[in-house]
Amino acid sequence: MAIIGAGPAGLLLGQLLLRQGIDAVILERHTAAHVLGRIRAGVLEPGTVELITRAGCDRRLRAEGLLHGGVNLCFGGERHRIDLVGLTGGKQVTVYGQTEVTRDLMDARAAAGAVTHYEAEEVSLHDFDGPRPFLRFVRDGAERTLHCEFIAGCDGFHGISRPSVPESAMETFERVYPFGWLGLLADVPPVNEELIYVNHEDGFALCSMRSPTRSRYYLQCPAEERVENWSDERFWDELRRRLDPEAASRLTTGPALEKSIAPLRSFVTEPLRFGRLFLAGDAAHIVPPTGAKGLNLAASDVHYLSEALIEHFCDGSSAGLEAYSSRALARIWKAERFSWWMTSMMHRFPEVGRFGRRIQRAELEYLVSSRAAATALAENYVGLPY
Ligand code: RFL
Ligand code: PHB
Repeated sequence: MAIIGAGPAGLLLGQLLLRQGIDAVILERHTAAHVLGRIRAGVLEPGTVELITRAGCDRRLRAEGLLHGGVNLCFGGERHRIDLVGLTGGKQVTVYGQTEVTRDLMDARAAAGAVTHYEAEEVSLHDFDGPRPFLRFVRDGAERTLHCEFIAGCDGFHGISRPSVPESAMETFERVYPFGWLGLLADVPPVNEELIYVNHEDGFALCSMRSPTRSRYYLQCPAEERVENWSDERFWDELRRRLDPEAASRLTTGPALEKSIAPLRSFVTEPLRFGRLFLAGDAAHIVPPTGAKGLNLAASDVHYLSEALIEHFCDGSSAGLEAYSSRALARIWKAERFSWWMTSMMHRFPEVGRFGRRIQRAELEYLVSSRAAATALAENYVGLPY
């Protein structure tokens, strides 16, 4: 098996296969340090935790991950709690950074002696429509070839796998939002023990965390905004303004460890299989981060793909491989819908006007007053079943 990309999708797939004795080589464009330096997701569904457990990489996650039984929605200056546990029959999400998930998977891979070629340049995919696919890449200035049975394209939205497929063989669906998220990481205690998603007149805000001493905050900003325009002080002032008064009074500020802007996009490619090439994770789809679904979707793709490959290599059945694309896409579209809906409900959209704002407000009020509506949010937030 050849896997392109050492993000969470590629590493998790590699580890699940390795546990079944299936050899998988990973090619990664960047260094391990670069991959670990990207501050991204923070919320894991129970299904993702279960998968990491099956990969044998859950020790630190169990010890250090924070279990959250609720999330909070703030609008009109008031905070409302959605009781995830009570509405889903006991399910919780785990707050544990993507960088930590990645580190644990990398460590397990190194301990098992599995091969990862970091700084693999000019990776190209060949003959995946036939029985003997192979990859070419350059490492340490030398061109190399990797022959394999299958290729897993786990190389993210800007990877090479998806563009290697003829455009006529795929259909894509996309929505680009007219704003981004400005994120700040700081070693200060979180303002609240659970996450707060804020709908404010001047834009969305999110209070998240990585540990009891490290906070992650986000502010909606214009798509073309530049991070240089945001001093730490400006960020903290704006965040405080968007919070409810009680949370604002408790906000602890400090110097930023990291600050960056992420654009918001919804995107899906269909299908996910092209002969002996399979796409998984951000290589195949993007969700806006409002539903905390990106990493979790990468994990569910890997669940379906690893099961299918194990069935192929261990039982000689190709049924799972045939079904991979439709199985994964059924779940992907539901997460796309949820992420689009959360984004639509929580952000300030310049074009919707005063009517649109009242509709948003009505939707939020319905959500926090109807058990049925809150249940729909809760069951999607903790993750739909695989
Ligand atoms: P990744 O993590 O992008 O990894 C792809 C890897 O492939 C490598 N690569 C190549 N390697 C070789 N040759 C090439 N030509 C290559 N091109 C690329 C890259 O260097 C990289 O190492 O994709 P993967 O594994 O599919 O994982 C997806 C997740 O990273 C992503 O969906 C999440 O981070 C999204 N996301 C969130 N997801 C959640 O589930 N919960 C969250 O709370 C959450 N918060 C977020 C997020 C994403 C964010 N940003 C920055 C987009 C918050 C933010 C701000
Ligand atoms: C994060 O902690 O980075 C995070 C949490 C929840 C989201 C998005 C990002 O919806």
